[in-house]
Amino acid sequence: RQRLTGEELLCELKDKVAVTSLTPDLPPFSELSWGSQLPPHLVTAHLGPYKSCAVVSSAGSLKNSGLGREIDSHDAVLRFNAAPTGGYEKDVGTKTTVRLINSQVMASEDHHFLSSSLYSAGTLVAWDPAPFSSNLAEWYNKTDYPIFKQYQKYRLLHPQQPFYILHPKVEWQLWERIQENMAEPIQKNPPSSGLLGTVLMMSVCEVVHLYEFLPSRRKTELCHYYQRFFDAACTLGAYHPLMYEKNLVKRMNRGTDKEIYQYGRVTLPGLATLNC
Ligand code: NCC
Repeated sequence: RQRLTGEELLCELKDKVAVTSLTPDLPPFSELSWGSQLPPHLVTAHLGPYKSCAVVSSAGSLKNSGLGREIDSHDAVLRFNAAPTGGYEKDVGTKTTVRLINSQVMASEDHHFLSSSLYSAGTLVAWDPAPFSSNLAEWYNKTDYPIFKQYQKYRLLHPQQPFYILHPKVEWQLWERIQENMAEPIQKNPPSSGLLGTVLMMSVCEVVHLYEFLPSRRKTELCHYYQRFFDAACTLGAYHPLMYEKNLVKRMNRGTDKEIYQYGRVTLPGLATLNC
């Protein structure tokens, strides 16, 4: 199979990946008493449409980047997991429109998901690494972490905050795009929150700027900008097929290599703007 160009890859994304979320009409949620806690519409109907969006990876290379003002100038900003803004405003900005969290963050004791104010800004979107080719009912009974138990608790405590759960088929549709476009077999684990969040924003924004997903000249083994913990696997991947994700994003980038090097910035078009 011929290697696709960036523009062809973008069209494949648009064609084959649909960002959807769980709604109360879907079995098994339609038969569960708490199912009505799920929002009735899709996350992509709730968000935007926005002109410009920033996706802020949690990479250590954001430290001392001074990108805060640029990030805040976007109409919407997506952040990940427990990544804070307080104390790091100069480098990562202050605005949080969407926070994408994995089910591990929701469940683990040290993140205080139910009580920490870190999660109270903007719209929450959660996901859980679902088994490949399982249906919703199978996954529901065997999630990686107790995403549904925590979701119900959070909804009761914060009923006004918009909170969505990604449909697990998004993970695997995206995984298939990665695998299809790589010469070698990749690990059968879902893509990182980074790629999921990027595609979510490409579905609701005209243009997406992704920061420090492809590392700039500030590239470092510091895992996160907000923690003193060093591990190159954070940038290169271990569980997630992160290297392959980055390879795809590099190919789809409409910005220059210099922008990556200087600012850690990648420019991706909104899927609705593509003429495929
Ligand atoms: O580290 P994490 O990701 O929260 O980072 C969010 C996204 O930013 C990109 N990233 C991060 C660090 C880095 N040096 N380079 C990067 O490119 C990645 O795209 C990443 O997805 C996750 O994907 O959800 C992940 O979550 C953490 C962890 O669960 C949370 O931070 C909560 O503590 C995972 N770490 C562990 O399980 C130990 C990580 O593997 C993936």
